Amino acid sequence: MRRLNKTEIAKFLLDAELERQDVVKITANKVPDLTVEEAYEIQQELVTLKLEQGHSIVGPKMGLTSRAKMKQMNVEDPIYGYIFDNMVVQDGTAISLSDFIHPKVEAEIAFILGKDIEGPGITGAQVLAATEHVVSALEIIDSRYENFNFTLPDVIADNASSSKVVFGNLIRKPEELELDLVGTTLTINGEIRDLGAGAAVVGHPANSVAMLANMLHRKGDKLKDGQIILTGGITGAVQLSNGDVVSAKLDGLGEVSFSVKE
Ligand code: 0L1
Ligand code: MG
Repeated sequence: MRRLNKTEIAKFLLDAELERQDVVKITANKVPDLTVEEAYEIQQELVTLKLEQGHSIVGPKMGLTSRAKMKQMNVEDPIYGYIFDNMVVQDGTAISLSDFIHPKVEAEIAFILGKDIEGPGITGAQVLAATEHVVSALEIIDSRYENFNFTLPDVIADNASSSKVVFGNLIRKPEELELDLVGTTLTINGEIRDLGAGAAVVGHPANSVAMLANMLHRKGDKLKDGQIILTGGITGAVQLSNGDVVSAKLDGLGEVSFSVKE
């Protein structure tokens, strides 16, 4: 990769995450012409560094899956990143603002796979057949970049802003629900801050997982039995503040919640 040292940039982003210190986007000066392909190579370096630190992958996540976010970023395709074991927060517990730079929360549906899924050409129907369970989730994103100001390659290199995730306790079989019709509310301090339906995620959350399998195939990878996959925000991402009590209710998938302390 040209003058670009992928490991150095991955370390730069990982340090920003560990030190909870926002940084200027890497395309501002370090690598102005960074491509999407190179950005995924930096993300892979970052994943390797996290694995070397002893963390394990819970599963990949999809980001930028809503029409609104794709339009905002002027892109046609979603992106992916990875959720690690140390990012999982127990349902109903408190997170500490000091662990983040400028966290936001969004409500999602997560898929728990019962089989490997290997692209290319995977469809939503194949994903549903390979899915053991679905659960509600609250994803907390925390871009390492100042003011969430980034281009598409920046955010890919930054592991798609992954930070923490809270999974709900109600585990359902995918065939028990019409996942595109799952109504969802995101409530903070008793006020509904956003709402949506499963169809907000590229038409159906299973389509998101299918796209992910097909994207991973391009780097010779696949989705694995047992992985838990965040399919993308049904609601928009809402900024978190000290004292917030956050909950999402998803039809048929119950409630998932956490609170925010200093
Ligand atoms: O999970 C997401 O959709 C986040 C993707 C990255 C974009 C952002 O940080 O808003
Ligand atoms: Mg998300």
